[in-house]
Amino acid sequence: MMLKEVIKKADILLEVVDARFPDETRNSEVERDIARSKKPFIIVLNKCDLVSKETIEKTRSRLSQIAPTVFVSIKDRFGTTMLRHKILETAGIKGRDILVGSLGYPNTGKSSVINGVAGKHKASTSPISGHTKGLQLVNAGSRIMFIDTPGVIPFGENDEYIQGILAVKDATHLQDPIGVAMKIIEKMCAENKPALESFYHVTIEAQDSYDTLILIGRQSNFLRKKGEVDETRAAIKIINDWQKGLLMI
Ligand SMILES: Nc1nc2c(ncn2[C@@H]2O[C@H](COP(=O)(O)OP(=O)(O)O)[C@@H](O)[C@H]2O)c(=O)[nH]1
Ligand SMILES: [Mg+2]
Repeated sequence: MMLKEVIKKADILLEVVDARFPDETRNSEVERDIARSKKPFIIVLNKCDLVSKETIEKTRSRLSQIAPTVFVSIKDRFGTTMLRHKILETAGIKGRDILVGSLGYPNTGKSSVINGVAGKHKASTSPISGHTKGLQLVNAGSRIMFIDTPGVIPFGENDEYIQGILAVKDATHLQDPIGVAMKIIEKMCAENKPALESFYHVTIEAQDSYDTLILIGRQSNFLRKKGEVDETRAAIKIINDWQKGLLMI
C-alpha cells in the first residue's frame, strides 16, 4: 500500500526504525506528512536485541522529545506489551477500534511488528463499520486493528548505505562496500567499541574508520598477493557480520 494511503486511513502511525541506526532509518519527509495529517505517531525502534542497554537509554531520551518512543525486539518478544499500551494511550480514542498503520524502510521489521503485537490475538478481518470497504485489517485485540499492508518508504538515490545496513542489498551487490563498512565501523566505534574490538580481536587506536578497516582486514588475514590488505574483502566480511546480527552496538 502507498505511504500516503496508510497515513490517510490510519488513526495512529508507527514509524518502524532499526534501533542500531535510528537517525538513518527515520525519514523526515514521512514525518512531515504525518505531522500535516495531525495524526499521532510513535517511533518504534525494532531489533533492540542488537543494541546495548546504554544505547537504548541514550536514544530513548533523545527521540522521546520528538515523539513517543518504544523499543521492541520482535525476535526476543520484548516490548510488544509496552507498545500495545503506548498505542492505546497515544491514540486517545475511546469507544471504537483504533486503526494502526505501520511505516518504514524495507526490512526494518514492519511486518514483524504487526505480527508480534497481534500475537495470539491475531485474526484477519475485512471491512469494519464506518471504514472503507475492503480495507484489510489485522485484529490485534483490545481494539487495536493494524492495516495489514505496511507503508514502505522508498529508498532515495543516495541511500545505498541504508540498504546495506538494513540488509536489503547484500554486501556483494553494493556499489561501495568499503563506504558502507566504514559507516558501520564509525557507528560501532562511537557506540560500542569494545564489542567491535573483541569480535575481530583487535585493539582500535585509529580515529579513522578506513584505518580500522585495514586493521581488521590484516587481523583477519585478508591479504593480496603482495601482502597488502584486501580492503574490499574486509568490508564484505564486516557487512556480512553486521547483516547477520553478529555485531552488537
Ligand atoms: N535481530 C532482529 N531481527 C529482526 C527483528 N524483527 C525483524 N527482524 C528481521 O528483519 C528482517 C525484516 O523483517 P520484516 O518484518 O520482513 O520487515 P519489513 O520489510 O519491514 O516488513 C527479517 O529478516 C526479520 O527476521 C528483531 O527484533 N530482531
Ligand atoms: Mg513486510
